[in-house]
This record gives sequence, structure tokens and C-alpha cells, in this order.
Amino acid sequence: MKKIAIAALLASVTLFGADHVIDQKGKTFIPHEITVKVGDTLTFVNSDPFAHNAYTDDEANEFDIGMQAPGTKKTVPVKAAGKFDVECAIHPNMLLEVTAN
Ligand SMILES: [Cu+2]
Repeated sequence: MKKIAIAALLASVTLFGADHVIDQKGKTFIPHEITVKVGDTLTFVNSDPFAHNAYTDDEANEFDIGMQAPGTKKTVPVKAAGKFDVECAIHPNMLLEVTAN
């Protein structure tokens, strides 16, 4: 029974990919560059006491998490291979460079 549970867990990890936590702190994405695999997810965690946002204009991976309140987290999937920038609509200097393989 235990072996079956572990096998199922491993299968689900492979199926859904890894989750990568991106902290939003001091008006900075931490880390500010990351390499991921298609099928992984990016989870944005707002650790600042004010709102943030994260979006990309990349055609294949397009997302916009909208207004993200302090202390909240939002997760988006990485859908296609390539390099793309993620920015914050509220703080134009915030930049995350994603490489998806
Ligand atoms: Cu911001």
C-alpha cells in the first residue's frame, strides 16, 4: 500500500511539473531570473506591504495576475518553451527573466 502511494506521488509530480516560488519584496522579483521547464508553475508571493502585479506580453505564455494584495500568492503555468520577461504593471522597474525549456 505504501509503495503504491509513493509511486502515485512521484507520478503526480512528473505530471504537474515543479512549482517555482518568486518572491516580490522591496519592489523586486526574487530571484530576478529563473530557468524552468514547460509544465512547471510560477507562484508569485507578495511579501511587500503594498500591492504588486505580474504579467507577460509573451504570446505563448501570456498571463496577467491582476492586482495582487500584500501577503497573497498567485500561481501561473509555464505553457511554452522560450525566453520571456515578466513585469509588474505597478512598478515598471520590476523585472523577472524566465527561460523555459
Ligand atoms: Cu510591483
